[in-house]
Amino acid sequence: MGASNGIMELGAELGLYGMIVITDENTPTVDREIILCFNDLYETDIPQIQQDFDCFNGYAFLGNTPTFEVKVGERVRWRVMALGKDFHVFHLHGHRWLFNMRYDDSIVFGPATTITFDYVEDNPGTWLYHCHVTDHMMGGMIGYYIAKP
Ligand SMILES: [Cu+2]
Repeated sequence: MGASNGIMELGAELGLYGMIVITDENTPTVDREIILCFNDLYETDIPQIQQDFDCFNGYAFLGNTPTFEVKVGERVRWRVMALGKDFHVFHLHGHRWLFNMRYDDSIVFGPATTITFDYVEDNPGTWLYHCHVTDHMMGGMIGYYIAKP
């Protein structure tokens, strides 16, 4: 790990990050906005952990990652970003949304990129959102999304 570069990278891996969202008067409003960051914690970088973790907003594994709640009829916007070195596949069960001119339920995105999409919630239930890269999901990138009737 390099001197100043390594310190900055470790800070991001430990959760020192955020998202700046730039909007203007033409940005459609929504009822719920969900901010989700994909990040990895590597045991080679952090001596206090005994294994690698694949995290959402700094947390890993179902029940520990953020649970997002929305209501049917609400316009929901996801703002998703990736830190670290890996490509990811955002996936939400039970939903499809318009993204890049087609309806999709899984989006591939790379390091230091963001994706944003909206939909009107119309499918009540308790759903999973997760990374569709199997190693990432098994390493903790999975959470609950609850759409209340
Ligand atoms: Cu992933």
